[in-house]
Amino acid sequence: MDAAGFVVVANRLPVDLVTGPDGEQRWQAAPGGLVTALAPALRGRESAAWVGWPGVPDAAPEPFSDATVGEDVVLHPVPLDADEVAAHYEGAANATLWPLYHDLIAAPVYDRGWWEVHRRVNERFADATARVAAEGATVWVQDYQLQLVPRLLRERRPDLRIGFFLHIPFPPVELFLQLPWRAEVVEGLLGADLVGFHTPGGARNFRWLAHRLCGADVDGSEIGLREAPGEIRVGGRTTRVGAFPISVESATLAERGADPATAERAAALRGELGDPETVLLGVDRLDYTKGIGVRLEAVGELLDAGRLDPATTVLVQVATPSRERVDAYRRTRDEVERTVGRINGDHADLGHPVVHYLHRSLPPAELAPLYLAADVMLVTPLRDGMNLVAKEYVATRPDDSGALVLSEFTGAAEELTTAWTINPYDLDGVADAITEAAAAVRSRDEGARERMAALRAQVGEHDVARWAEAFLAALGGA
Ligand code: GDG
Repeated sequence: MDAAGFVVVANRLPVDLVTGPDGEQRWQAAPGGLVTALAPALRGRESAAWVGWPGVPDAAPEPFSDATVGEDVVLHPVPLDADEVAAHYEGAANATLWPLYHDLIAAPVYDRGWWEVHRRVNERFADATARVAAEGATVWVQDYQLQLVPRLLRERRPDLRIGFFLHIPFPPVELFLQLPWRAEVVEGLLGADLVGFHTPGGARNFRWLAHRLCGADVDGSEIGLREAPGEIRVGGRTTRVGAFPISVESATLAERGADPATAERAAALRGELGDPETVLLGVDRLDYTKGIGVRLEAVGELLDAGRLDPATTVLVQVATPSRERVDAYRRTRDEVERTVGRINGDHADLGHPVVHYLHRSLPPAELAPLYLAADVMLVTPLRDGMNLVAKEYVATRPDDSGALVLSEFTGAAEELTTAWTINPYDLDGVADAITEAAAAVRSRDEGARERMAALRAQVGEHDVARWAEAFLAALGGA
């Protein structure tokens, strides 16, 4: 097999190994937006590879290819055994780093045993990448599970051009400093030629920490959205740091939204919901960071106070199952489901729930009609790196109707400035925004249409292909 000139390294492969009801194993497109985000960057490459875990313990298949990202891309599975999945993935990644990087919404667990395994798994990823990358290749490492890889890879292969992108927020320095392995993480990232974050704030936090923990020389200039990256110099090397806000496939989503079949399905959905005057919608992985409880509480209070009419309003909440073996996720699910039950118990009529709650992953084709059917999209995370759902809603809408209620603690809020911005910790503010947005959509308010038009223009112009291009152009110039 030829060595690859361009290598993506991610926790997961673009396809997961799944076992069907007949016991047969097959590859199935992995959930999440990473494939969509990286597919344009992989397309048309002469030799490309993707290094990642196949999503189940103990699977160690030979390199292969799959139509999901194109048959030309060689997929290299990195095996993890069940203990490694528990310690590295469920432990260090999802019970230590994830909550630490999301403002301690859940308490991070600092477990030395987990971290040792985490380090070993990062080394395995670096070894696998070092084997498949051609001389002078460009390597793009993704996300918080693999922050140690850039340095480990540089030690093995100093000839490579290494980029790293963090898909989740990079935390405020005061919080990051809790991490017992803080210097190791910063040094790990500094192994890259370019480190990208969603927002300038993340880039700033990282530069400060590089100075404080590694004695790096950092230039003083501020980093703005999509401005040229700033520089960090340490140990005779330079790492560039910048903000690269990720986005969605805007044109494809707009096409889907403009398809008459989508509109027909959206109308049918509204019919199935009982033709309410107002449809509120939430679509999230069931994660404590997403603020599902916040919007449920706000809607519940509005119904209690008679400010929303249960006869004419419904809330559809899609909550995709996620990380169900991690304790905090089980608790979040219980809380969400208790609140849904309470609201429906208090306000539903027989055959007419107020909250339609789906704890499952919908097929991609079902999302566009839902976005069209929704008058008000509720995106209320307590903290979120970007939030693609907000951008998908905006990109899919075929006209300037509809409204987006958006938490200011998402990366998306920095660009989607004409949304109904809320502080998710301020329940009154959330409730007010929901009622105002719903009323504005109902009355076809001109100001609301202008706000949606501005959002659509923003997302239309800055799509995900541009995000990947901008990152790779900056990496190429590094
Ligand atoms: C991380 C960061 C950052 C959701 N439910 C269904 C479904 N989805 C799709 C959405 C969207 C994706 O999953 C979720 O993306 P988000 O950005 O909202 O959130 P995370 O999964 O937390 O992603 C985040 C992102 O990385 C990219 O950098 O924006 O901040 O946390 O595309 O549409 N898709 C289908 N059925 C569902 O039921 N098919």
